[in-house]
Amino acid sequence: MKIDQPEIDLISAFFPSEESDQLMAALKTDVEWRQEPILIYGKKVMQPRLTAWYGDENASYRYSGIEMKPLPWIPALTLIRNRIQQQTGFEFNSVLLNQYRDGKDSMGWHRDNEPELGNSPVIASVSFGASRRFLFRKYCEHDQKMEIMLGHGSLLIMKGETQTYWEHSIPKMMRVTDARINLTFRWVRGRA
Ligand SMILES: O=C(O)CCC(=O)C(=O)O
Repeated sequence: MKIDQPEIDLISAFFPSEESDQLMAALKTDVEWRQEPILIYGKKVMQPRLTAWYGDENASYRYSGIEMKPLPWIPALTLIRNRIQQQTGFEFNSVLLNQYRDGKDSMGWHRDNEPELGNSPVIASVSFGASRRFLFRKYCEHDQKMEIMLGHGSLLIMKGETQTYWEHSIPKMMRVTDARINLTFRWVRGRA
């Protein structure tokens, strides 16, 4: 069955503002940020953002041609994961972090549909820092679009068939000068 809306829940102030400031500062300094190369039409280019992958030891993940080996959990990530798990009832064994240094950094259209995520994955996306536009478009009908803003301390849950029928992206926003950190918590299972 096809759906006409992505299945999402958005809680704009999941983390209070002051706690969000502290978590943003801790993540900026404590996370091992890297700028990774990515393959686009067979060509290696640097990703327009910084990334990191944390999780349980067995939660390895292939992302856009890159094998991501998780780093062990650090206190700020454990705190955020526990809070989301307690409040939503969903469980997560890993998290992909993206740091957009300013509005020139971005993420292109994609679905989070890697085999390790299984069918109908639940993805919990937490954002800190600059508010950025988050776009959805239908995979098979690109003119069907939807847009939300993801602000400081927000939690977006994507579930159901969202990753089957919808792509998402973070477009550039040239007027944004501040950094934004996004965390997508996932449940990754080993490949057969
Ligand atoms: O930064 C965001 O909100 C999007 C991150 C994203 O699309 C992903 O991790 O797959």
